[in-house]
Amino acid sequence: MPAAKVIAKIAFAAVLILSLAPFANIQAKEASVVAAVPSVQIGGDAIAAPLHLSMADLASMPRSKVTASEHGTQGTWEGVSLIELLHRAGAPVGEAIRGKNLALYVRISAADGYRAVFALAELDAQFRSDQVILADSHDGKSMDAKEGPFRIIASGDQRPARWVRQVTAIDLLRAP
Ligand SMILES: Nc1nc2c(c(=O)[nH]1)N[C@H]1C(S)=C(S)[C@@H](COP(=O)(O)O)O[C@H]1N2
Ligand SMILES: [Mo]
Repeated sequence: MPAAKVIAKIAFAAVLILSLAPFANIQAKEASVVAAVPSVQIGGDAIAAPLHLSMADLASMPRSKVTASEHGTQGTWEGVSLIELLHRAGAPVGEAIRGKNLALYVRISAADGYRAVFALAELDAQFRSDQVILADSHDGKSMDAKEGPFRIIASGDQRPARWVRQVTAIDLLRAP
């Protein structure tokens, strides 16, 4: 092959690689967008197989709606009950919340560092009639960055201090 032809081939390959480079970049960007889909982790020492749940995962589960009042403003929040989420991650529920399992508690953590706990028993319908939910919608809309995208609604609490905004993790732990 004449030298001129070899050089032409190399030049063509180089142009091809350079022209594809921006696409590789777009793919990398898309991958990071996928990784940034908001999710809540259900974990903690008393959970054998932690779950990472997205809005889409919550949408496919049994849904609960609660109407409650926060500082005098009424609202409707929708989501999945905490006990249902914990059950799916292997936590004991119902009749199994007895003996040593009464020392289990649930720690809610938020993106701003706020934390609140519930006893596992106070989330279960056999102990308490009011439901505590992990909401992903407020008055029919997804929540803004200050409130969501995930928030605990404990309508049985007289004060909304445990209605944790910006929830990132739900951990099942055992009181020592
Ligand atoms: N992540 C997070 N959630 C939170 C709080 C907080 O500081 N951080 N404050 C709590 C308190 S004390 C109340 S009264 C309600 C409502 O708070 P807001 O009026 O600031 O929305 O959210 C609760 N959830
Ligand atoms: Mo508060």
